Amino acid sequence: MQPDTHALLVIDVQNDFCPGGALAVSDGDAVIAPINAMMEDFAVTVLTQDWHPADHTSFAANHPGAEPFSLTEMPYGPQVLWPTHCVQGSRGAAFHEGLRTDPADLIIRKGFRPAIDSYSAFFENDKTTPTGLDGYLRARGVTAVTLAGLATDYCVAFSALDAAKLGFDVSVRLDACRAIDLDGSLASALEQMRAAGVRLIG
Ligand code: VGL
Ligand code: ZN
Repeated sequence: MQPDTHALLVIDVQNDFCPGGALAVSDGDAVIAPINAMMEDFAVTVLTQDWHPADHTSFAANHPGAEPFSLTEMPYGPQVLWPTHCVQGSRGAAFHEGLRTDPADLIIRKGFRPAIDSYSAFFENDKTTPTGLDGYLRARGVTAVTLAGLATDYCVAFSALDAAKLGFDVSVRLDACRAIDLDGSLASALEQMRAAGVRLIG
């Protein structure tokens, strides 16, 4: 059992990121069994849920002529345009039915502002708008976090890098993550996490 100061952050284990979903991560549902098992070991468990309005600016469909997986410039920097996914209240936005959700103390939703995407569980993609998770964890006395979920190279990596920047001791359980791997994004994410002192496990 981990100490009460160590939280498990389960990132975006939602239908749209699993096989058959709108932004399916290859083998995405393979993270479910190890994550369910990890929940036994943590006294603090937080789930995140990608939660977009239908008019979200990260959707290619909302940029006439743009192809999914192409890049665009937002006021806050470059942004991948994704297939429409995790629309609030849709089946795709629901947690995968195999994921244990009862042990979660908190479910944090992100990406609900139409004009800003939010990969990280801590800050939106403008790097300044907080989700509130930092305050929640600090208020509970958490100093270390372990991350698992989808996708390794986007929401998991951005969350891990922000957690490290905020001063948490950070581990990522790679065996309980799967990647999108767009144009070398996985290698780049692993390198950035290593450089930031994130422990890569499994
Ligand atoms: C994610 C792309 C868009 C993720 C979310 O959960 O990694 N990736 N929205
Ligand atoms: Zn999203």
